Amino acid sequence: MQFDRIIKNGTIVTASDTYVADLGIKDGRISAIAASLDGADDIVDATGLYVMPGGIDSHVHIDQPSGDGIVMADDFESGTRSAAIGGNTSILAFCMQEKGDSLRHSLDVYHGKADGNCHIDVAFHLIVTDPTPSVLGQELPALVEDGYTSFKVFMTYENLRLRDDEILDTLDAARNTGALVLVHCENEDAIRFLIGQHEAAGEFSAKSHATTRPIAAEREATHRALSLAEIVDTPIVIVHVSNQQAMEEIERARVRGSKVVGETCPQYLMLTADDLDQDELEGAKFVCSPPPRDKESQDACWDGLERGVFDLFSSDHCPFRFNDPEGKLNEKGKKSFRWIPNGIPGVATRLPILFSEGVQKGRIDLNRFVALTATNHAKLYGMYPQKGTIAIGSDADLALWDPNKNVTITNDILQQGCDYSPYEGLQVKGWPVHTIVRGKTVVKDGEVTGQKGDGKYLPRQKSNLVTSTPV
Ligand code: DUC
Ligand code: ZN
Ligand code: ZN
Repeated sequence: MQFDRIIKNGTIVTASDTYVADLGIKDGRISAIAASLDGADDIVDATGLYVMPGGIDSHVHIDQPSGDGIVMADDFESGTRSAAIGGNTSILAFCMQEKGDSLRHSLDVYHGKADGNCHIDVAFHLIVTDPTPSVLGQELPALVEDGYTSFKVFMTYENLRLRDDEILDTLDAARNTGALVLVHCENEDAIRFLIGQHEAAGEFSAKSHATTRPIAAEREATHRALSLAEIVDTPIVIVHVSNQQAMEEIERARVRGSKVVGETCPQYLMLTADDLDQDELEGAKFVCSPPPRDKESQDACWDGLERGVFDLFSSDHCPFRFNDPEGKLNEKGKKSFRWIPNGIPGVATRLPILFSEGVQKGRIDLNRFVALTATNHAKLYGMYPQKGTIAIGSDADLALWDPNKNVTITNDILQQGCDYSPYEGLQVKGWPVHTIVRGKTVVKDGEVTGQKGDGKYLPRQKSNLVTSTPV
C-alpha cells in the first residue's frame, strides 16, 4: 500500500489556507495532499470535519516541585492524556532547576518522569533559578546545542525570582548561545509589601490573591523585563499577559524595534477576580498568577489576540487538586491566600474555549486559530515545519474537529489528575473528535485509544526569532 492511512474529505485548515482535500500518511508523516487519494487499508472519513494541525501547548507545568507538602495534580501520563483529549499533539513542559542543582541534573530528573510515560510528544523549557557562572557559561551553551533552546525566568516568588543583575546575565547568556528567554513579569517586592498590608488588616481570603498582585505590579515588571532585554539586545517572550497595560508595554517595545512575543491564556479571557471572591474556600480554585482581572482586561486580551499583540495562546496548565491536603486546601492554604498554590488546570480546555469563544463568535478566523494554538508555537520554539502545520514531510500530528459538536465542560470528561475544572459547566460549540499523533489516533470521541509511550521527547532547533531565519 502506498499509504498507511488516508484522511478523506476533510476541510484542511492551516495558519494560511482552508481547503477540502485528502491527506496521505506514511511512516507517521504526511506524504501526500491531493483532491482524491487511494491506496490505504485504513481510511478515516473526515467529511464535515476540520483537519487541523494538532494543538501545541507551549506553556505547561507537570509534576513540578511546588513547595513543602504540595504536589501537582498531573504527572506526565495524566497531563499528556488530558492534553490529547483537548486536541493537542505536543506540549512544552517546564523543567525546573532547583537551587543548587545543575541544569543537567534537573533534566535527568524530568526525563525520568516523562520518558515512556507520555501520550503525546513533549519538549522541555528550562526554568533557571540559580544562574551561576558555570550554569550560564558552561551548561547552558551545551544544552542549547542539545536541543533545549528556551528557558524561563521569574521576577516573582521568593525562591524562584532572579534579581535584575541576574536577569541581565541570563539574557546575555541567551544572546551568546542563541536561546530564547520567557519571562514571568510581576514585581515581587511590591507583592510582598501588599501581602504584609493585607495580613496586617486581617485579610486572608483568596480574593486577596488578586489585590496583592495588581496590574501595576505586572505592568512595571513587564516594562523592566523589556528594558533589560533591550539593553542586552536579545528577543524575549512575555508569558501569561493578563491586561491592557502590560500589552501596551509590549507594543511600545516593538515600536522601539525590540523583538518581543506576547502570550495570553484562557483564564484571562474567561475568568475575573470575582471568581476568587467566593464562599467556602471555593475561590482557591481560581488562584493563579498573574491573577484574572476584570471585564475590561478580558476585552483587551481578546483585542490583543485579534490585533497580533499576542502570537501565542497557551494554557499555563499548572494543576493542583482542590479538596486535598497536598493541593489548594492544604492546612496553611485554608488559613491564608498566601499559602494557596498558584496555578489552575487548563491543558484540555484551551483549544475548545478558543474555538468556541473565538472562532464561533467571529472574533478570530480559523487560520488565526491554528496560528495561535499550533503554528506560532512551532516556529517560535524551533519545531517548525516538523510540527505545527499540514505539509508534505511534516509529522502527521492532527486534530479533527467537529465544529457543530456541543459539549458542556465537566471535569470528568477531561481525564486529568485535577479534581476540578475552573470552566465547569461552560458550554462550548466545537470539539476535537480525533487526536492523531504521528499518524496514530490517540483519542477518538473522548476515549483514549493510544497508550502512554506513544508520545516521544522532541529535541528542538533554535527559535526563528533568534536565528531570524524565515520559516
Ligand atoms: N507562573 C506560571 O507560569 N504558571 C503557574 C504559576 C506561575 O506563577
Ligand atoms: Zn509564570
Ligand atoms: Zn506557567
